[in-house]
Order: sequence, then C-alpha cells, then structure tokens
Amino acid sequence: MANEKPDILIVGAAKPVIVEGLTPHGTIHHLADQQDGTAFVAPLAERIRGIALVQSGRRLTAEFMSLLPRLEIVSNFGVGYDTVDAAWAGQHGIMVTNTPDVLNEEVADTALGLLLCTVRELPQAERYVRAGKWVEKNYPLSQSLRDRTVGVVGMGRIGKAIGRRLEAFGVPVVYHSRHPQAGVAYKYYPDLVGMARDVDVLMVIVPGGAATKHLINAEVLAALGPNGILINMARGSVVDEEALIKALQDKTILTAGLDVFAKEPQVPQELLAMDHVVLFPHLGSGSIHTRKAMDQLTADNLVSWFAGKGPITPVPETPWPRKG
Ligand code: 8YV
Repeated sequence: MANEKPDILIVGAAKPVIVEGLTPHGTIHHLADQQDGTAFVAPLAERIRGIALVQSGRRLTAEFMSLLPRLEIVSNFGVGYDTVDAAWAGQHGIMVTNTPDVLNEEVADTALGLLLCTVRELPQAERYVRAGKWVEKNYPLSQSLRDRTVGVVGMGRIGKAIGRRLEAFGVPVVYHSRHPQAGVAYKYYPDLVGMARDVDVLMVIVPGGAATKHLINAEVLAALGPNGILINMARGSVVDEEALIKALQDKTILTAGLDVFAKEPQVPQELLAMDHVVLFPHLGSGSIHTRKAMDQLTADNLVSWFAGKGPITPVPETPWPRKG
C-alpha cells in the first residue's frame, strides 16, 4: 500500500490553490461547514489519511479525529492552530502543521494600520468627509502616537515584526511574554498588569487557546487606564470581551482597535454602537498575496508528508523528527 494515493479531506473552504496543489497527490474529499461532519466521514473513515483545515467554523477535536483511525496529518491553514486539538494529536501520533512566517509582515502591516486608525480616528474622519460634514466644520483633533509607549503582549515572530515597525515610527516598545525573548532588546515585563500600568497602548499578538484565554481581563484594562488603547490582533478568546465592553462604556480605557472577536463573525452590538472603537473583520493576513502563500503552504505540508519527506512546518506539539 506504500504507493497508494492518500485520501485527503478538505474541511472548510475548498480554495483553488489548495485543491489544485493536492489533486495530483491524493483523492480529495470536501467537507463544507454546513454538512454534518460525522455523517460525512462515516463511509470514508477507514481511508482518510490527511486533513486540510481551511478557514472553517469547525474545530478538529479529539472526538472527530478519533473517528479516523488512519489519520496521519492535519494541515492547518493559519499560523494560529487553536482550531486543532494538537496536544491530543501529538499523543496519538498525528502530525499537525500550520502556516507560520509567510504572514508575519502582512499581519504586522495590518496591526500598524489598526493602531493608526484607532489613535488618529482615520475611519471616523473618512466617514465624516463622506457624510458631507467637512464643509460645515473641520474634523476635531485626534489622539497621537507621538506621546505613547506600546506594550506588545506576545513577542513571537509577528510581535517582532510589529516591534520593528513601531521602532521605525519612533514609538518606544516594551513587551510581555511568558519568557524573555533571546535577542530582543526591548524592556521585558514578566508581569502583564505591571506593563499595562506603564504603557498607553497594549498590542496583543499571542496565540489563542486555553493558555491565553481572557489574558486581557478587567484587572489588565484597569491598569491600562483612562488614556489606554487596546489593539487585539490575536484571537477573540484572549480578551474578556464583556470586561472590555464594560471598560469602554465606563471609560476605564480610552478606546480599542479589534481585528478579532470572541464569536466571529458576530460582533457584539455594544461594540458596533460605539463610534470611537475601530472594528476590522479578522483581516490581519487577508491580502491576495499572503493568503496565496498560506494556501500553498497548507497544501505543501500535505504533499511533502505523503511524499515521505516529513512536514515542512510542524507545530511544537508534534515535533519532527519525532522524539524518542
Ligand atoms: C487567518 C489567522 O485569517 O493565521 C492565523 O492564525 O488568524 C489568519 O491569518 C485565519 O486563520 C483564518 O481562519
């Protein structure tokens, strides 16, 4: 069976680069979000050896993966893989890959865009012009980046790319992460509340998942204070959204720029009602250029695996070569 063409399941969006990349190398099945996953895989369960998880509303749980006894690899579209129970996969010999690096610069660009939009009220000013209000009077003066220090929460690959941009903007940067990062000269805060107290902007760019759930809570927001701005480029789960709404309503913090939300694509009515917050539809990596690179890497991980060459970008829970 060594040369058998693998059966590969695409869960979520059947994007052309992924379908075309995989088709010569496997038999492709497509599970769309609206279909019943358990019923769909039942007749295929003994055959499926690979999964591409692509911008899906579905999570790959232990329960779902255990329906597929021959599953070898899950290739996740996106650097964030809170969508896959990678710890369970690792314990059961299933490889998990993601799409790191190819999106670093794009997400960092968007982070700076969101920061500037929020601080300088650029979307509101644009709406002002379109509403014909400029002819009546000038748009009011905004806040500035010039008198602010940014505390980056999470100094991974994208955090570093954001830091480089902020440096070029002449904005002081400090950071918080679980451990100090080698080769990073910015001041390190082991304590997030302590950092929030010292800065005027929190830029959140940590992975999602249980370890960071509600990391940004009422206490952190209170420490950020009435001049503080929260920018979330990470995952909705990282911010306690209820606490954030309350902090914005009570003016505990000044404002927020959000690319991600707890229950996407639903955005709480309370946030929609606030004109001073800036809301993006999770578009951090969403350019044609970068999404194509992510699509390609999603497919290439599977192609490489089934060619016997191992994964290209395994996640830390499923190291390669395998340990022990
Ligand atoms: C994607 C992302 O938009 O890579 C990530 O982790 O958040 C984004 O680049 C997302 O994965 C799409 O589902």
